[in-house]
Amino acid sequence: MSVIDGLSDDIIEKIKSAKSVTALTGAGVSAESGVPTFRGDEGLWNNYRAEELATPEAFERDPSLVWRWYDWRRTLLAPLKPNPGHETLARFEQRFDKMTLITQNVDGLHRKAGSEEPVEIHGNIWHTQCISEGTVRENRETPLKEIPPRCPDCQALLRPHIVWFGESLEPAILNRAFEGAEKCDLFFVIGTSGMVQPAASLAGVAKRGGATVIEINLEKTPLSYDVDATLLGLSGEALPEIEKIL
Ligand code: BJW
Repeated sequence: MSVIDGLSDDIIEKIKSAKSVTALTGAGVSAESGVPTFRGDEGLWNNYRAEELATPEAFERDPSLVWRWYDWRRTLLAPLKPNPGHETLARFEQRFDKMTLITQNVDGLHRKAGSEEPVEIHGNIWHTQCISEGTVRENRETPLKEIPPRCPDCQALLRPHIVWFGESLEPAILNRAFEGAEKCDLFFVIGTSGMVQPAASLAGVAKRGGATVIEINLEKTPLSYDVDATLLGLSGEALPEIEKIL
């Protein structure tokens, strides 16, 4: 019994004939690599309060506390490897005429799996930004030698280059994400609880643009009511199964 057995012939045909594909991924895609998700029993927000760690106000109040949390997560992430879900999505770039990968994940695992240009709408935990000059740099030091880290040019504080609650997504990146949703004929929404805006609205944008929308998740989400099919199962199993029918 395979997780894709429930797909109708019509949907299978839509998958096979798709030319332009967009996927939106969330924390669930990285769960099989060992990355904790945010919500749910084992989720990060179960042990840590989002407003004390993932807001600009939290950083202003106590940058060391926020950086200690990110340093802990970076150290946890550093040795982790992409799983078959990430790898299948990377291969989709060769399989389809156009493939846009939009991710809410900041862990960098899609790039590690070989995806060329993932649209990282919530940023990247391996990038820092100077709060004075705005310069973004890659930084892979784990653990960090100095907490909070400082800009090598001007000594101002560095922050993680991540979109916190209440902050706007970068307009150019958001435009790429909306364009990917509007202009595809097949849209996958994978491993996300669909709780955080504006990411959660992308599946609806794709649907209204005429795409077939397929959700992959361990459980039903608020998005399930607006998609063409929900595959209940591990993304690291469902995606390779989908690849087999192409
Ligand atoms: C598996 C699996 C397996 C497990 N296989 N599946 C309207 C109303 C109210 C508030 C707002 C609103 N519009 C905007 C807001 C404010 C806010 C928001 O959305 N709040 C909601 C909580 C209500 N949005 C923002 O602030 C955004 N900015 C913005 O909109 O600016 C304009 C604005 C500002 C203020 C007000 C109004 C407008 C920015 C959002 C940035 C989110 N950043 C975070 C934290 C980053 C910090 C960090 O990483 O260090 O990004 S929040 C956190 O949630 C993280 C994630 O990217 C994001 C989404 O989580 P995700 O990926 O869905 O993970 P989970 O854990 O929730 O779900 C995992 C799923 O996987 C589950 O469903 C499992 O079942 C499944 N799963 N294993 C398949 N193996």
